[in-house]
Amino acid sequence: MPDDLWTAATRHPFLDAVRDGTITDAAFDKWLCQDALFVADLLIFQARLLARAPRPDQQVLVGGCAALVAELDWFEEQAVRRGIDLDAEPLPATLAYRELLQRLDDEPYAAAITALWVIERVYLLGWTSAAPAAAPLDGFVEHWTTPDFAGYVEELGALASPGEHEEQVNAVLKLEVAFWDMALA
Ligand code: HMH
Repeated sequence: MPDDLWTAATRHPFLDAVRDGTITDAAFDKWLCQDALFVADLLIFQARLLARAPRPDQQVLVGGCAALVAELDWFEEQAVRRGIDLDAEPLPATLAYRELLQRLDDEPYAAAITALWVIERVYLLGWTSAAPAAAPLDGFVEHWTTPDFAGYVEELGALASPGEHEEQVNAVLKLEVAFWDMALA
């Protein structure tokens, strides 16, 4: 397991700044708009993955799809609260991630479910590193570090085989670093 890449993808100046309360509204809102686009792309990927999942994996994946639909509703509510328009153009890091998800559609199921586990685990660990966060972003960090979400990541972990799919693991981790970088660029 490439530990240094995991660290780079889960400990980031963006997350430190959210925790410390020094992040600017502009940087956070930019990131939030791009993440809403990412979640929409992830739902497309995950729905396709569900369609080809073996019978025992269906329950975890369908629960994850439902959670992503709820997450999109939640993003819209947060955008209204913050007075921002989510209707942004995707930036290069978001487009690169979209392309990876599309490539994974053509890879074997075992590779794609492993990538999904990395996508969710890195997000949980990243936001955990931002906790406890200063107001007013504390609610966001709590939302992304709930025991329910940790349980989901555990369940995905039972379906993943990272030792056999290092290339996909590394590809996700690199795009996660780029995604956090984008917010501060
Ligand atoms: C960039 N990675 C990124 N955004 C997310 N919402 C997740 C992972 C997990 O859903």
